[in-house]
Amino acid sequence: GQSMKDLFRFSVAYWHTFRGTGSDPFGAPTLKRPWDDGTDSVENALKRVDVAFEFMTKLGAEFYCFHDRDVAPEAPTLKQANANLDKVVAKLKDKQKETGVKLLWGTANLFSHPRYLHGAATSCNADVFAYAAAQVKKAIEVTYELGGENYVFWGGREGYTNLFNTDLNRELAHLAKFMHMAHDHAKAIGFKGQFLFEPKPKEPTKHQYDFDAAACLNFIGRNGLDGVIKLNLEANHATLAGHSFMHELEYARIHNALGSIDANTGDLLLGWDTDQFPTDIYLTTQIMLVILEQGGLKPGGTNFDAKVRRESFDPVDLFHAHIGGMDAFARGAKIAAAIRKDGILPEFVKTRYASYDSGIGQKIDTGKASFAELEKYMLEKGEAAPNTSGRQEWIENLINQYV
Ligand code: XYL
Repeated sequence: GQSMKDLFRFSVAYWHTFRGTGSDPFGAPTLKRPWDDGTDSVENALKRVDVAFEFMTKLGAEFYCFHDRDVAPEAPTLKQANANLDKVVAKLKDKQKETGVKLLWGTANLFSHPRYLHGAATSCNADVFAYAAAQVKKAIEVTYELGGENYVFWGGREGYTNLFNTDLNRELAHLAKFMHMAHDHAKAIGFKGQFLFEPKPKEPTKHQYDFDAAACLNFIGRNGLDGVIKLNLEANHATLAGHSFMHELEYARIHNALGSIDANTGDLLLGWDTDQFPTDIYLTTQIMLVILEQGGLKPGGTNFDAKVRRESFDPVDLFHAHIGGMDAFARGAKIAAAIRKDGILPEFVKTRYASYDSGIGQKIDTGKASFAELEKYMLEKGEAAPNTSGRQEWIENLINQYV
């Protein structure tokens, strides 16, 4: 019954779309954005805001997301960096008002500057921890000021390269402390946006603490942060961890932690985070099956954490790439809705587990019985348990019938 707009809540990633240069670990920048003089000055940052809002308005994107350092330049001191941010945020605020484009989430870049070489909240240096805390404090404040509906923590370099020089227990304790401090500050200033962890198993560190949905949920649960932090799941991060994206989504959903998604490709062969735009209808159908089951993503949304390839010099491609991504989602949603409407899949799942509710369930409650009682039941029955069916090929072909 909800509108398509409410269902997707599409968002543009400021960093890829307006700051992307086409550089990669092996090569220098290849892209020269026509609006960009290449400098990281406040003046240039302000000009970029005009372009960004024109782009998003023409695209019909309802939301955007940013890191503090995407929108305003880094500076030698915290005070100067905060002042830079304030100048740009004032303009972002005006532009949001003028265009109606909203902030889906804000976050802090705690990974680009060399000071974060060994992490931010999990750094081995206390000054780095303090600087990161101050940076997140400010980023939460500007997110609040801009009406951001969520705040994301992707653990950039919160992880390790070598366990021999790492006090794992201490670093996890620091991270927990940091998250409680962030939550306390959000409460103190009245920010009601949803906190989201974004799992990623590796890159840039060798092993990241927020490895996957399960690792994040374990951290949240054992540190008394249940209900405080949900998850922002990214397709390419799921496959990097060896999961399908649907697995990560469903795992989060059943724990009431599916908050938002970073949409890109979910090609299982990807060994690194290429951030390609989603084009695979099979993938978007799987995504939408889980999102429809949950009844939407609000206050989260669908952020295109994706970039045009290195060889693309034409900014118009940025536009087409987003349209293509939106189109893939619309098709996936249509197929997922049709599958749900037909009821074939839910009915099949129901019949697979029917023996729990009837048959054995009427004689003995498997949830309450002891092992001894179950043994007695089987001995009395005298037959071995039957073989079961999953109809794997039939199920996997289901989507193709709707394409
Ligand atoms: C990088 C991550 C980030 C987060 C925000 O792999 O996707 O861009 O989305 O920090």
